Amino acid sequence: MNLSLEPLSVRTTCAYCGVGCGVKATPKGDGGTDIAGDSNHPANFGKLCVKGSALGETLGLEGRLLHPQVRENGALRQVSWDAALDRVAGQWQDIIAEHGPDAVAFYVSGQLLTEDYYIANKLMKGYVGSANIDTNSRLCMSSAVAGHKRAFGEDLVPVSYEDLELADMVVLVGSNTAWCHPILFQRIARIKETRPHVKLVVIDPRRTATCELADLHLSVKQGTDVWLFNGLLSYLARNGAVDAEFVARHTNGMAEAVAAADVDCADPAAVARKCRIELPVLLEFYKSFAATARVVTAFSMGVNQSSAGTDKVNSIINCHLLGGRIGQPGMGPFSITGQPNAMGGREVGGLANMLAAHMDLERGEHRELVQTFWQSPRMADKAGLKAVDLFRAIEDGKVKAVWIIATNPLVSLPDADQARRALEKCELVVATDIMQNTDTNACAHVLLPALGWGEKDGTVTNSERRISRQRAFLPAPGEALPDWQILCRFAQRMGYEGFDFNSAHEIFDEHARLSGYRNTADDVPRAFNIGALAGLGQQGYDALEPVQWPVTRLESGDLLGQARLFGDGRFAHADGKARFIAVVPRLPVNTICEDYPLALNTGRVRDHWHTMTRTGKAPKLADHVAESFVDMHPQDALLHGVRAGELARISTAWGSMVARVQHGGGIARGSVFIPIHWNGQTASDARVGALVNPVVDPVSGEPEFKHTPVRVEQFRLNWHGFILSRRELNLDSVAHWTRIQGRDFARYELAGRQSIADFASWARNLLGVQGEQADWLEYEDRSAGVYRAVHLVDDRIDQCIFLSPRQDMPSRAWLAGLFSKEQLSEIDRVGLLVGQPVEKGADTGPTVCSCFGVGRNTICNAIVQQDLQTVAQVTACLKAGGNCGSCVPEIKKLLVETRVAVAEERAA
Ligand SMILES: Nc1nc2c(c(=O)[nH]1)N[C@H]1C(S)=C(S)[C@@H](COP(=O)(O)OP(=O)(O)OC[C@H]3O[C@@H](n4cnc5c(=O)[nH]c(N)nc54)[C@H](O)[C@@H]3O)O[C@H]1N2
Ligand SMILES: Nc1nc2c(c(=O)[nH]1)N[C@H]1C(S)=C(S)[C@@H](COP(=O)(O)OP(=O)(O)OC[C@H]3O[C@@H](n4cnc5c(=O)[nH]c(N)nc54)[C@H](O)[C@@H]3O)O[C@H]1N2
Ligand code: SF4
Ligand SMILES: [Mo]
Repeated sequence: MNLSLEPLSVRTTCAYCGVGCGVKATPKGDGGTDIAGDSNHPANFGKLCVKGSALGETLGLEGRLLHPQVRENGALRQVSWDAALDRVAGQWQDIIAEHGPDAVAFYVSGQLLTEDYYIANKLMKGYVGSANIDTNSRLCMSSAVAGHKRAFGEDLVPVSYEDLELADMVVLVGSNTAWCHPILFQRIARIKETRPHVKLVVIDPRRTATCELADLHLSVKQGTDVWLFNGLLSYLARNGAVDAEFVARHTNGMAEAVAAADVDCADPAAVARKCRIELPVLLEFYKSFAATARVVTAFSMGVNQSSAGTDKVNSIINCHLLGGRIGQPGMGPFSITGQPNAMGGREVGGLANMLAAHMDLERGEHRELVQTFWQSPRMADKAGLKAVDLFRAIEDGKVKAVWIIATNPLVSLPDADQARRALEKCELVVATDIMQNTDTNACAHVLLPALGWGEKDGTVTNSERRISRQRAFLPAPGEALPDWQILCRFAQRMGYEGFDFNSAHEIFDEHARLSGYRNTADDVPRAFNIGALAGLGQQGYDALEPVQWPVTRLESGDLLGQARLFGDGRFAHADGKARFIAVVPRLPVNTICEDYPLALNTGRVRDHWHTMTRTGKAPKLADHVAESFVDMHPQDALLHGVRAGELARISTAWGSMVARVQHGGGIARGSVFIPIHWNGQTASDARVGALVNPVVDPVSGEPEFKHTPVRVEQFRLNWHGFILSRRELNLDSVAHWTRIQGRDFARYELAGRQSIADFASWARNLLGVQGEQADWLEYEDRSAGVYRAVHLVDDRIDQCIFLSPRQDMPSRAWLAGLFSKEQLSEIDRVGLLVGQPVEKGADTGPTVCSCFGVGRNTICNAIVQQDLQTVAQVTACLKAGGNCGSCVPEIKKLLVETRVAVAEERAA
């Protein structure tokens, strides 16, 4: 019993990325929750990045889906769980009876807990008897999975985070680690401080925040990684950088792989030309790699999300095998996972071509083993449809019912408008989510409410194979249920036995037992073995400390995890050897043409998570990048008639969207970058998924998210504007809008085409202000087309609107500050009328440090006025960068830029 007045903290795991940081959550009396890093967790040792730190701001119940609902005549109606699940089970039974088990499907997610995932997979593959269950991990990790299976014989990640710290060289390929895996990046950054000789190489067509710390940046042309790594393989072979004994004893296929690499890539100069980088830069990378034993090559979506993704993965692994750089401390190829439970999903066999517990769907002995263990009535015996094919089959009417869980495909799939067409034609779309309004839910016939992070209980596995507990610390809201329970209740209605679980722990126990079942060298050996975690009991499960699989139990009873694999040179292929894979480089399938002359690259920004259903709720995360953008080279912009700061229409053969042009300074000519996060709820027209071509890798089925031919052109407008409002507004009448969450208000950026005859009545109408009595300050310059108005309620600012034909609009940061004031001062009112702050320093500029809310202007002013030279000095002065550290690369950049600007000013 907790007799002290100290609030109880719960140790859990972050809801977001695959780093899998430990979190200490302490519910406060007022409904809020304090979030801190768990100093005992071996992934983060107490640190959290800005998304993790802001988890507390995403836990409110606004916008949550809290009751089962069924759509009737276009409108959603609340129903009981029984009614909702009866409806789904009845329709599934009818469809299966008439069209067979392959006419139904699940589309699930790497954000499910292992226990949820296990149930969905068991239900589909062992009971419905179809493998039509695929996951958003198809869009994410499937090329790494396929590459691992080809090289190692099983989907195995050989290294640990610790290896990044033990390495003498870290190569980051297609990974914006500073923004996407910030805590991992900080571990690398800290090591570089204590061991400055450690070399950091970044291979990315863009100059990202990750490059701020790099010793070498190879800005390769999109899609040319196989040339680069084949070139490296060939270089290593020619220069004697081969571990002949390792290769002979532990691998197959070296000669073929090197011969294949030699065809196109033996000449470094030719490779440099193909990759569009300078030859000396290429050679520096090759020489350093050859000269360094302890190299970790970590890779992410710039590698996986490609029509040559699996080959990219194997071209990297080949280089590690050649020098025996695997299985020992500080070395190895390292696929960094994206989602919190991408790895757990792989363990339970969540992909349409895998079976549970790392077994193969297409191997008879594996199928037989799993079926015996489950005692299931039927087993799927062929691979199911992969994500992109699944949505095609839905549109074609072959799949008639789809159940979508914890993913938002109408935003995240390639050719996302096709996905919408598919769902609109589908007989039965069920969606389980935590939010009421998502793009996908809008197409669902049945909506089922799930428990979210903080409410649900189970396990996740991070990038280094570490299993950690997610623990509940909040009560279940409304009628929401854990995902596993929704599925079990459904399975029972379908008449299936084997789903009478009472807790997540019971499911975990079965999963652990299956992994150990007949898992011996002389029976059916698999590297994935957590049999030692069976029989923990509820208490043992609740107390489970983070542990890396495979797990063994010592005689003392303690559990022992394993930091790295292949230390003994044994791989999972039948002969115990790893395989080199001969890969032939090829360019992205879609070639650039006259109509679509640029290459579209897509990815993430620092403070948002995917389709923003959760991070979009957090004011702390809203400002760093407030709107969708298209980053392009200034010369390309000039050529296409668009200007920085203005909106542009971006189109491909599949779809189009609108975003603001920016010159981030880090992008090569010929390509543009657009973030993935904005959706139909947060912007009128900014779903980049609708533009992405649905071409996939032939082995993994992973889409080409990083390369679509695209056109950028002017988006003609007559005026620009923005609104800050304490009330939600409907802006459908405006040509373009983006909604941004503020602390006590919503901010809307607007752009319009229609000419406005009477500003005052138009603005009042848009803002929903009624009555002549309203306290309303306004300023209008009709000839200039400039208008601003402020709606006050009891001396507090309630809403404000600013319109102008030009972009030069007042500072949003200053206005946001006014919303936190209980009463406006005279000076504030004057400022509102003249459209700019009267007080000096009131305009802090766009947020750089989200943790402490420090703006760009504040940082730049301090650098100049106090002559700050280092990030540490900026932190000492303003706190910026002192918490999660995610903004340190940007502060570094500001230090340089500001001091250059000052020097130039002095010179002039
Ligand atoms: N802030 C934030 N963090 C996240 C997420 C999030 O939504 N927001 N999502 C999580 C998830 S699920 C994932 S999968 C990870 C993704 O993490 P990352 O893979 O680091 O993120 P991306 O921005 O998708 O892409 C990484 C980089 O690949 C580069 N790239 C594009 N084409 C090529 C190419 O041909 N070759 C090479 N070498 N590079 C290329 C892009 O320019 C981009 O900078 O992030 C996880 N972490
Ligand atoms: N253009 C482009 N597209 C991409 C990518 C890219 O780089 N470029 N990256 C791809 C990658 S790597 C990924 S991982 C995907 C991610 O894409 P999605 O999976 O579509 O993105 P999320 O926004 O994370 O969707 C998760 C959904 O689950 C809901 N949810 C949250 N918690 C729970 C829960 O506990 N239970 C249930 N049932 N629901 C929950 C959320 O509200 C949300 O609707 O995007 C892919 N799409
Ligand atoms: S790095 Fe950030 S988002 Fe990823 S697990 Fe850690 S705190 Fe969460
Ligand atoms: Mo991902």
